[in-house]
Amino acid sequence: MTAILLAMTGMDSAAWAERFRALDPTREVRIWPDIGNPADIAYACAWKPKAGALKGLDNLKVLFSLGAGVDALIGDPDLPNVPLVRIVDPDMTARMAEFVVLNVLLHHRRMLRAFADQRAHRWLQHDQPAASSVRVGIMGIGQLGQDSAVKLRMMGFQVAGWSRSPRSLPGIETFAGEDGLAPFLARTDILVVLLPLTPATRGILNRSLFAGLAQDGVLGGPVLINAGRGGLQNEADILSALDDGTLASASLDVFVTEPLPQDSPFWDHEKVIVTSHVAADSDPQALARYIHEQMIAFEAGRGLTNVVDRATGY
Ligand code: NDP
Ligand code: OXD
Repeated sequence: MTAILLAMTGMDSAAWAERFRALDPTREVRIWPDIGNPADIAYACAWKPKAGALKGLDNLKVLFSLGAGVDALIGDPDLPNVPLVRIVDPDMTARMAEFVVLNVLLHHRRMLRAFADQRAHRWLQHDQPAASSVRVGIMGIGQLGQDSAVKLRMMGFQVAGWSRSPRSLPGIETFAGEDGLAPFLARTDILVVLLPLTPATRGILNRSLFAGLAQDGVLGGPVLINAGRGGLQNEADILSALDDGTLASASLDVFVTEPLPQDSPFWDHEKVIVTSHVAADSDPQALARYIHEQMIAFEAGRGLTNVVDRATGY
């Protein structure tokens, strides 16, 4: 018996079970907490599982994250000591690039001002700088960041990326590690954040980082776009940086507390675009197929791909 356990919150477990059953009707799918005999569970698929849901699975072979980010799983004290595989999927990558390009363009083309003007019936023509005069910097040039970088470059922006280890990408200026951070920020007008949340990146988006962004850009002040994780950002620092002009505007898809509390000042902030952690909302069918194919490859001895490095946390 090689049953699959689904342990998720905030997602429709029954729909996920149907997807896996359709892909392989011979494999039993169980939904936590109805796990039956734990010894049957060979695979678990998890997204923000309830505390203890992954405990006591003595025959577990592989744990699949139902998202690209694994911070919620890595932080689980009961995380089983088996390979942890994360989602890497072309559909997800393309959707994230859409979100990034959309939001870079919204700020670049001054659409927050245009929306406010429309509501106030004001016919104003704000300065529209060329894309080639705007410097976009992407923190995190992995699966998602690289695709977004290439697409922004195609639109004419000056694009740079920052990563932990040195990377080389045609047409993209690259910076790495602590030493590379200051020069990367100093040439950045629009900061796009696609970092994983790890001990090294928690709280990295703070006042001192914002103060290092270019203040001489054609947009009149730096812009922050965070589609990585809420835990990367100090939200009080974002608000004060928006108030005193250290940041001109922001797009936030992720927050320290999700759903964003009703009384959060971000909801009504005139310089902020809020979205509900949907930047790369992907086709669940494609993600189920990806996990199913990984199981087949694993059982055929071909190994797993996109296994998380427990030491770095991503
Ligand atoms: P990858 O692991 O492919 O890329 C991560 C990038 O971040 C790499 O370039 C890596 O550097 C860099 N990085 C990691 N730690 C550091 C550090 N300490 N200093 C500098 N750079 C660092 O991840 P993905 O691109 O697939 O996903 C990125 C994140 O996006 C996910 O972890 C998740 O949190 C978020 N996400 C958000 C979604 C949403 O809907 N809002 C949807 C999907 C993902 P290096 O290249 O050297 O390894
Ligand atoms: C995520 C995802 O990691 O949606 O946020 O995959």
